[in-house]
Amino acid sequence: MEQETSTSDTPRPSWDIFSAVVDNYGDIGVCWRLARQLVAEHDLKVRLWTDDLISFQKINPEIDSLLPVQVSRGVEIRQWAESNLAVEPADVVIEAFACELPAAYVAAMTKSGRRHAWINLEYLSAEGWVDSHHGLPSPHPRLPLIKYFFFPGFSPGTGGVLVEKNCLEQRALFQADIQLRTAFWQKLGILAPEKNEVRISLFCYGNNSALSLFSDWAKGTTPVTCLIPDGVAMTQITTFFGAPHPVEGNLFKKGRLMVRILPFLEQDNYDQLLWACNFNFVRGEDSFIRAQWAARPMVWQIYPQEAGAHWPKLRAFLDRYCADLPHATTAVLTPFFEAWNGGGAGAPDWEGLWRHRVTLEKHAQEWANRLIKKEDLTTNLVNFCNNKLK
Ligand code: TRH
Repeated sequence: MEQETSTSDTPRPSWDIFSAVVDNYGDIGVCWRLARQLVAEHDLKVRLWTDDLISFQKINPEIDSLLPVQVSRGVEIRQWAESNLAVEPADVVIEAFACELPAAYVAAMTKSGRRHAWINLEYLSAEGWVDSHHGLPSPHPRLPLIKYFFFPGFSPGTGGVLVEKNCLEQRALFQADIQLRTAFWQKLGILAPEKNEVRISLFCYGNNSALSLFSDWAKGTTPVTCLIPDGVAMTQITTFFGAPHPVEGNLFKKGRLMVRILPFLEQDNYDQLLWACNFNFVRGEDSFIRAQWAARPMVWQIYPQEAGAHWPKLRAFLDRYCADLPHATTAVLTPFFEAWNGGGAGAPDWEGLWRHRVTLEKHAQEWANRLIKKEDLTTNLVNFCNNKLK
């Protein structure tokens, strides 16, 4: 592990994080989490550049989508616009998810006469090849600059995953304290769960398997409350409940199932939703990781890629996640993940899966406790960049 070398006398390096929203919320979600942590835990000066303040506002309501420059949680947020770019480049420059820096900014890095740590922060993958690619240099073809690949991942040879210092502690406090949980549900305008109720959060891409889950839950013997963010699974809600235009705040009931459409929550409140539910359906990258820190059973819908490029990534994660599970549990969890991702032969078998509830709950705790033992992504990134700046 590379060691951090700055002391209180050496000026702390400045950071620029560039984030382009491809679609959805994961790109800005990851960058916002990283930026906040750099400020809160590493006391660094951070500018976060985004080309989509409207998406950003959905996960951080403090954002004013019309302001080209603003500060939130100690991070300077800048609209990624030509008119805003005439700045001195920072010491550390993060190009998130290969978003490609503005040419003028790269030219300014060359002219600055200072050393820069230029990082391409990649998408998370559980695949084995990530270990050998993490940290590799990519010299610029014309300019005297080197960009480094920084790969998040699950094994010690990678950059790790994002997690705040006190995340597990806060989650444990929340999960142990009925008053905190009741206050959380009240804030959302929802009653605390009844005895025996199973509370589920569901965040997915367009996914027709949701219909078979709704049907299983409606016919089941246990009351299920399913909380769905506004804009997610709307077609399936319309089809199943015959509701033409579901909107935030709506409540639908059939049999033992109640579906409630939630507003999009501020990122920390979404974490609490994951902590408070018995089971979480998550997607993409950031909610997927947060569900692991929630230490509750979860199922992941991976971001679908062309020609099925996402399948090896999904299987690589399952290999790691299921390594310590009893064979019988793996034998139901794996086909459930596959069916939920549109790959299995049949529909996801909720009843079969939920019979393993106790094992899945214990495993989710153990998985989070093991994962936290590795150094967190932000600390790894700070150390890596400090070394490149030497
Ligand atoms: O929105 P996503 O589908 O993002 C995806 C993935 O990152 C994917 O890898 C990438 O290629 C694609 O974007 C472009 O799912 P993800 O990653 O879970 O991001 C959602 C973010 O939104 C996450 O930071 C959590 C946050 N969120 C809230 O803050 N409040 C909410 O109510 C919800 C549902 C999510």
